[in-house]
Formats: sequence, structure tokens, C-alpha cells
Amino acid sequence: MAYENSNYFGNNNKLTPESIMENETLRAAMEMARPQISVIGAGGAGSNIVSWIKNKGLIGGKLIAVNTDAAHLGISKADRRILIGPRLTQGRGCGGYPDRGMQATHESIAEVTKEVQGSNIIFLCAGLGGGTGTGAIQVLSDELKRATGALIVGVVTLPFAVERHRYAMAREALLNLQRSCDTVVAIDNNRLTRVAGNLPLQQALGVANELVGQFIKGITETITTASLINIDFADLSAIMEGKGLAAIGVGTYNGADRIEQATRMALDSQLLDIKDMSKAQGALVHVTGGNDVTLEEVTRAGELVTRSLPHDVRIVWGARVDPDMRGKAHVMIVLIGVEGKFTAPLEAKPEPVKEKRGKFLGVF
Ligand SMILES: Nc1nc2c(ncn2[C@@H]2O[C@H](COP(=O)(O)OP(=O)(O)OP(=O)(O)O)[C@@H](O)[C@H]2O)c(=O)[nH]1
Ligand SMILES: [Mg+2]
Repeated sequence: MAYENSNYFGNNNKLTPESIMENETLRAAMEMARPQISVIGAGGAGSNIVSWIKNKGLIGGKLIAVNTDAAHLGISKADRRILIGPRLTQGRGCGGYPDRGMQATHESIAEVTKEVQGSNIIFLCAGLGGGTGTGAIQVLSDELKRATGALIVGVVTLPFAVERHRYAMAREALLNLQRSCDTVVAIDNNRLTRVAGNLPLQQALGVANELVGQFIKGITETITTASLINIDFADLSAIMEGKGLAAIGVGTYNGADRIEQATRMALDSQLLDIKDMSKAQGALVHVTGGNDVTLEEVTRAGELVTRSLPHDVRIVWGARVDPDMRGKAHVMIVLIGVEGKFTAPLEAKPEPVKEKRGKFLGVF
């Protein structure tokens, strides 16, 4: 019999019934402890973000696209694509009206809920300012919280200044999301120049997709896979649960002092106009570096962030190695529980403008 000479305690790497049992139990426990993560992209921008993540590959998360626009859904690379509100819109989009996006989501809520059953974290992403994404994300944050109890993290972009007529709808949606999401990370498209320089609109949208995509991929994989410094689900929940608005800053640097430089850039390039950085309730810091990155470098960056924020701010850390990043470092800093200037009251509320479908499509 294969096990007859085995040591009772199952050490020395010999397979014993006990060690097999222990491994199985541990594997089952690890499986059970691993949080289930779903990412839903709503509307044109949301679907494009999910496609960006799919192209890069995502370990340990499910990618779902929801849209009222059947043609755009057809080109999405999501694992699961759901046409929402087919009776209401016949697959033709919402024409810039968030009310229609809300109704469409209510029509198909059972189907979406079924897809995310058992999730512990749900990321919801959309470009605010259109009809589908803006409407859908507000309904989804409420309904999916109720149905799953998951941590709901919204990740949204705010319209460019040239899209002025979209501002009022985006502002109203952001106010609602601050209440219905545990945390909503907002990226103001007008601040993208801080990380990407002056780009034509179409390319700037691609940069926004990449930023949101990197954020979701980075956090998900630092939770689901063994990393240099893991972020665990309990830490993420503690820092994000019921916190409202969050701003994000990113920095990439190639060369000596890369992590320190990238950290400084991330602190200086917040992509949302916030009232007071020192009022943040928490910070999430995520570092990606090549195989050559050391724990000591990461720790130094940690000290830099700690020094820059008030000392009672809770900081959660994660670091991952990406072999393609040799010599480089990418740092993301999320300031959680901040007050944004975008949601300040408007003087007059402009009417939504009906737009041609597909105007902003095709960043790929
Ligand atoms: N990040 C990103 N933002 C985009 C993209 N396309 C549009 N946007 C932004 O997102 C806002 C909403 O646009 P869409 O996502 O196309 O709108 P929608 O949700 O599909 O709404 P309807 O088409 O009106 O039903 C726009 O005002 C832009 O600011 C994109 O590919 N990526
Ligand atoms: Mg659309």
C-alpha cells in the first residue's frame, strides 16, 4: 500500500492520508475564502472598459457588459453580455436619457442579478453623461446591494467640458451614487491631460478606459492571486464600506527611484477636483513593478504616502509584480471619503440633448 511507510505527522513532504486530508481541507478553505468578484460595464463606455480588461486578461473576476444598444454589445469582449430593456428600447440605445436607462435596467434586473449571485465585490463602471450607463449604474448599485449584500464599488468618468449639456445628468447621477455605492471612484475626463497630455477626444477616451481598467484589474488580482503584498477582502471592505466619493491619482516612472517618483506623481495628479485632500478618510495604495522590484522600495513609497496624509488616515497597501514592467513602477493612490467640487449645486439645469448613436464608439 502506498502509504504504509508514511510518517504519522505527514511531514518530510511524504504523502500520508493525514497530509492529503490537510491539503484538501486547506484547499477547500482557500477556495471558500477567495472572494468572488464581478465587474459590470454599463452603456458604451462601461462596455469598452470591460473589453479593455478582457484584452489584458483578468485573473479571478467575471466580466459582464450590459447595454441597451445591441450593436455595441455585439462588439463587447465581456464574458457575459446582457441586452437590457429589450422591450423598452428594441436594442437601439437610450439616446442620452438616463430615465430610459433606469427603466431598461429595471426591466432586466432579474437577469443581471442572477449573473452576480454569490459575489462579494461588484465593480460597476460607466461613463456618466449618456443615457444607458448613467441610468443603469444608479439602479444597479441599489438593486445589487440589496440582492447580494456585496461591496459595491462604482468607477465612473465625468464628461469633458465640450460635453457641457451632459454635466447636469452626470452631476445628479454622481450624487446618487455617493449614497448607493459603498465607494464611487470618479475620474474627471478634463483632468486626463495631467496623465496623458493634450490628446484628441477619441484617444483621451482610450486613456480613461485604461485608467479605470487598470484600477479594477489591479485591485482584483491583488486580492485573488498571490502578490508581493496582498490586499485582503476584509481590509478593502473596511476602507471602502459606506465611504462615498473617492479620487484617484496615478504615476508611472522608469529609472532610478522609480517607486518614489511614481508615488509623488500619483499624489500630485489627482484626477478629480476635491475640496481638501487632508480630509480623506482612507487611502488605498497599489504598486506594480517589474521582477526587480524590492519590498524595501515599496516600503519607502509607503512612508512617503503616510507622510503626505494626516496620520489618522487608514492606509491599505497592495503590490504586484508584472514581468513586463522591468525597470518601471506604476503607482495608484485612491483617496477615499473625499468631497468633490463637481457635485456643487448648478445655477440652471440644462435639458438632455438627443444624440446620434455610436458617437463615441470605437476606441479599439
Ligand atoms: N472612458 C470612456 N468614456 C467614454 C467612452 N465613450 C464615451 N465616454 C464618455 O461617457 C459618456 C457617456 O457615453 P456612452 O457610454 O457612450 O453613453 P451610454 O451610456 O451608452 O448612453 P446612451 O448611448 O445615451 O444610451 C460620454 O459623455 C463620454 O464622456 C469610452 O469609450 N470610454
Ligand atoms: Mg450608448
